[in-house]
Amino acid sequence: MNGILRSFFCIELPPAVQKKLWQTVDTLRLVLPDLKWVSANALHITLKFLGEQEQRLLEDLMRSFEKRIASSGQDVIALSSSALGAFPNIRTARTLFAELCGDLVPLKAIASIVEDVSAEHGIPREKRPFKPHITLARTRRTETVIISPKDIPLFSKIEWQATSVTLMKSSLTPAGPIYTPLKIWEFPAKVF
Ligand code: 2AM
Repeated sequence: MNGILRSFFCIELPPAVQKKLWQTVDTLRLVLPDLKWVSANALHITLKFLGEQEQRLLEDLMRSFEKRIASSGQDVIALSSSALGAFPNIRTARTLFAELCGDLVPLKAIASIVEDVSAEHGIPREKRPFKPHITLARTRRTETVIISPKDIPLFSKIEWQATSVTLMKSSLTPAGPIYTPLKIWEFPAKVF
């Protein structure tokens, strides 16, 4: 196995959750058509973006991660979302996201394992603290959008369980990125 792959660690979302999130922002999509909206089936929780890496390094990294996640014995994680948020803030947004609630402690623990294992394989650590979220839309380049409070959607709480962590390949195409799982580690994580 050799070559270069663009990839990221993430928690995938059940299709029903992707659909509900997508529907929650139906009206906002009409108000803000110029944003790059993440398509429903691509919505996910990013744990770490690895960028372009040698496949050989990714194979080593996957083996290291497998050992660490297995020894953590991580079980399924209860998550929910009930609000829209934005970076840097909702009034001058560059990234719109669904906020995450629920068992964020184990989610952060997994993100921390991902950071540690990635650093052990020479991938620079993320400088900002991990803020769990589901990106819904981004502005193009560095522009920001101002969101009027009247356009912020009413969110009915969405609840689900995270049942796995995924190393996802991202292939860039003119129509947007295509995501393909390279490896999925199911919870409860076990030592085989
Ligand atoms: P985000 O959802 O928190 O914005 C796949 O591209 C994922 O990797 C994105 O959803 C994005 O997380 C994250 N990511 C972080 N840095 C990135 C970059 N420089 N280019 C593309 N994606 C990046």
